[in-house]
Amino acid sequence: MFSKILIANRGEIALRIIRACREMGVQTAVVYSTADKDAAYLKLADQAICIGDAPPAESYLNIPHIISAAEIADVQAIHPGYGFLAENDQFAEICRSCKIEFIGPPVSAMAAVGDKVACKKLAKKAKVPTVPGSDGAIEDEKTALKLAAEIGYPVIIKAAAGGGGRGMRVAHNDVSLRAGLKQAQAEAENAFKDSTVYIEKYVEYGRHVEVQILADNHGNAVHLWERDCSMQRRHQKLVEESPSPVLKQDVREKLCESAVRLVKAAGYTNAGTVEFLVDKKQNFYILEVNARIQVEHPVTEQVTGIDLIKQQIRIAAGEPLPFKQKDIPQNGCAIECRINAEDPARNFAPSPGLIEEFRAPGGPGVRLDSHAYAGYRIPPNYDSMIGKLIVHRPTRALAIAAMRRALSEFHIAPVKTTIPLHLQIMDNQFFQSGDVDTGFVERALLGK
Ligand code: MV4
Repeated sequence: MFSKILIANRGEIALRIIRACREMGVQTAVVYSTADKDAAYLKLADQAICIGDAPPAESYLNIPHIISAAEIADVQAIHPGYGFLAENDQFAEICRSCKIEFIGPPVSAMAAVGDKVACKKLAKKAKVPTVPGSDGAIEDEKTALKLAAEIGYPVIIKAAAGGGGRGMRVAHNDVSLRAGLKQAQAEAENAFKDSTVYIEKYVEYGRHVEVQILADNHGNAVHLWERDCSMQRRHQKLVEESPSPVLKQDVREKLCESAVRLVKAAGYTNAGTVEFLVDKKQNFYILEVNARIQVEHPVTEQVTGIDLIKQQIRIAAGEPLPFKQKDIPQNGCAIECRINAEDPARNFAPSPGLIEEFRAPGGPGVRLDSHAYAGYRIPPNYDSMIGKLIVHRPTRALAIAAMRRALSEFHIAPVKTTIPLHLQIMDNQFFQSGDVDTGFVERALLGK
């Protein structure tokens, strides 16, 4: 096992990784920008190293600064958390060429799943269902129009280098397809320096269901069941839960097994997530693979009893998975609400600044993953998520009741948060019955 690792991230996920390391007897060095210099979690690490100014490009995205910090701290491995450099295969390659283990998948697997066209090809080979569409990149208008005529409108244009909803366009007819193709290609070139796009049938009223996987360097790969993340706004997830409230058990098993087939085919190891779209008839189609630990990993930890961060570190250190597929339960129901410092009344404008009052919820079945506290100043430079409230109860109805109770205990002032929106979601009859899709929040709750 490693004796010391570097955490190349900030906020709640840096704190979460420190906690796992403490329990494992692994020392930690954490990096921070000048904007984070007073954050209390820095004191929980064995060492904290300033790597630059507030803009991410000068600190959390600055590879030379991070590698220098790793050399100074004399660590054997780097945990990238999520966001920032977590899915940057060049960064993973640089770490390893510096003889520092990158706690994540092999570079080849990151590259294979990072290119959505390559990933879809791999999925087909592994007999994982894909949405009907172009088998590869779409170069010209003529091919696009011919394909749309075959599969029928609506269609969706996606960037091969995209992901998480960036660079997508829906087209309902030839006119909007012509315009959308040009826009999507220009946007992709601009955002990713790669104008490659592909086209799929647009699946309406889909749910977002994703499968957590773990794979070691000894040929073992398992799934840890699914998370349902259909409650989201503008591709930002608001609520995640496990199990999915709607999946039939036979569909659940097929979906989870197909995720394992894909990661095996990709030679993928460590932790990852395979995202699926599930339609009204419970047909499922792979969307993409997220080659990192995700924000919503705690709901999986609660239902399986498995610490995903510890498993990531063990796998990176070369240890085999300590359990088999049949030993991984999906117990009860876990729900997570992302608490953002945003003002729902002002179109979710960020609400940074000093937290003067902070009363955290607690009690049976409640977990709070947060680096915030009374006296913490939220910097304006980063993501507005200040914590995640997670409940775990024997049934979904009990979990919703516990979440409602915990949210009503949670008091943060004077910064505005998404807590009132979450209370509204917990009270919503469609959420309660599980009858939602990825468009629900904007359509039914925010009246868009
Ligand atoms: C789709 C789709 C409908 N049909 N693909 C959005 C994020 C990216 N992972 C892919 N996404 C979608 N792909 C087809 N063929 C609808 C979405 C989508 C979506 C997916 C998951 C979660 C939220 C979403 C919100 C809008 C659209």
